[in-house]
Amino acid sequence: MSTALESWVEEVSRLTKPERIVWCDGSQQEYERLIPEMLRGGVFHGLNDRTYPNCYLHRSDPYDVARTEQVTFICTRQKEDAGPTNNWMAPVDGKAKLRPLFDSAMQGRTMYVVPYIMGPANSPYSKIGVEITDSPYVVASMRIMSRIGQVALDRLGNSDDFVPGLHSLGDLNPDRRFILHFPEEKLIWSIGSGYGGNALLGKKCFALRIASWMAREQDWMAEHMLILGLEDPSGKVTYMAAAFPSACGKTNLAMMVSALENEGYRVWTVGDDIAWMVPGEDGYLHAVNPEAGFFGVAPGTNEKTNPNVMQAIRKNSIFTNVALTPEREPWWEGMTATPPAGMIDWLGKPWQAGSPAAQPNSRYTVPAEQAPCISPRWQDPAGVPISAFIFGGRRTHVAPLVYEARDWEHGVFVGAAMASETTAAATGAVGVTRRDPMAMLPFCGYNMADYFRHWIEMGRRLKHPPRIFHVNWFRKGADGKFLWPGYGENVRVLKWMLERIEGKAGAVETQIGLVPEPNGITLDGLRVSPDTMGELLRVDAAEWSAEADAIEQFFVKFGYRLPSELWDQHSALTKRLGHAVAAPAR
Ligand code: OXD
Ligand code: MN
Repeated sequence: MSTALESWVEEVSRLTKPERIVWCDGSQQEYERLIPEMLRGGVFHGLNDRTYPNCYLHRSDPYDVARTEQVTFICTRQKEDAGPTNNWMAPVDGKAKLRPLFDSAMQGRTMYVVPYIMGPANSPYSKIGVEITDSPYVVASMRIMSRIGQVALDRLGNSDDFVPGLHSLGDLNPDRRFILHFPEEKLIWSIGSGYGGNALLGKKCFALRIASWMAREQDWMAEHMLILGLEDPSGKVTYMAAAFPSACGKTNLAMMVSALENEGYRVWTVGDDIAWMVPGEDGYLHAVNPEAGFFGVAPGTNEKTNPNVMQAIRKNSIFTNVALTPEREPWWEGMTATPPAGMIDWLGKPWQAGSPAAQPNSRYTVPAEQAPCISPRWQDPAGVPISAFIFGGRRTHVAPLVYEARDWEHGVFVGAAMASETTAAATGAVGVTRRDPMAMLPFCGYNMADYFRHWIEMGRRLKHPPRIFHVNWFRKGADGKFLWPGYGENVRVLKWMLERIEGKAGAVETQIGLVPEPNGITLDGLRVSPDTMGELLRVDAAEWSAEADAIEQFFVKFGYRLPSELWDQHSALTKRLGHAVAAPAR
């Protein structure tokens, strides 16, 4: 009798007709076979093995460089279950559309079967996926980003409790690219892209879109959040999880070298992108990082912005779409002040000054355990207890450096109303303000109105729900310059949050929530004037009135399904801002 996994692999091979099938066991021998094959096939290019041992460069197809949200679909039987923020196809239509594209797609190629665990191997919160792919680059990346091979098969046994994900590069034509999710069946089909979240199916497809659906069914949370531990001078570590949209600094915050290290404040990394959180018996939410590596945006990363990751990526790492120096080292914009001469750009051509050397969404893929700042508890099977949620985005104006929600429901409103300027992490215009609730707009596997309801309910179930904050490191002054230095200095804001959690810091009521008192944020050693601090924390009623209107326009899209609690919060905000409150459409 064959297992569900074996039957599925057989079914897929009948459809895709690969030349051969390789079951990945995750062993070193397997890896040592794969790498030379990839070097011979031009999938990988070797880097300087003295300064970057066991590191490789991969160049993707130039038209396949970021997540493609416009061809990402949630395929639920009822359109309303996908909601107004997701692209939708009926499951039967999705399969009818993609089956011909998968038909014979792996002819002449190797089909890799990659069993993997999302989450620590021995955690009750972890889950199993199996990705079938014809991309060896995906296999090598999954090896870093999750726990692959025998360890997953051992945990699975004969069970059918795994999320199948079928992936093929297809012909890489963007017109024949589709990323389909069938949450009712817990199934993923992806074709036509070999890049990041489109192709490493454990990440966005499983750990966020499918897992968010599972989490609602099973009373837990799957969120687009980093997890960090803030150690105080007594050695106590308080864990916080932060949701920022893609390429807004989650990795840098999670791996920060604290500017207050001399005073005993230190940051430990548990995760940089995704948090799975389950209510614990102690009344706290407990978070595990389902991933085992970091798939971080390279441009802008340097010794100042993220020294920890700069150290981590010096071995066993994959670089995608970065430039190559004559010493065969990776380079990207912002890595050093001056670009080295004689580089090869991300397209493999001699670099011309004035054109991009690295692609703006170029990435490093590095094992998490290599980070000097990795938390001793990053693989704790019981997870870490979360004391704060931090929402944030990239806002040139409007949002202050930090504010705290008055209570859980207000915090859910703050998250639901989040907005950010778009980045190169997804294809499309960059710098356009869009609403991105809880940074989950591209990643929520169901109707976001139901997702907000789930959030409200989760808070009610927790004896110690996390305190909720909102931050904006990106506010600019009249001169167009950033007002806040960011990076390691952000620990000053985390310290204020810690003091709020511990009841040690005061706050000032504003129309939008609680901001620090004057001198509430420790500034010693930092040259930020009181005027600048005032500007950073200013709540401008006119700007916020326009914001409240934009939030209303967004909320209206959800119709009757939007929880009334969020409309109540919206009305309260408009009242505080001194608006006449129009009755919202329900
Ligand atoms: C990511 C993203 O790669 O959010 O993490 O795009
Ligand atoms: Mn992300």
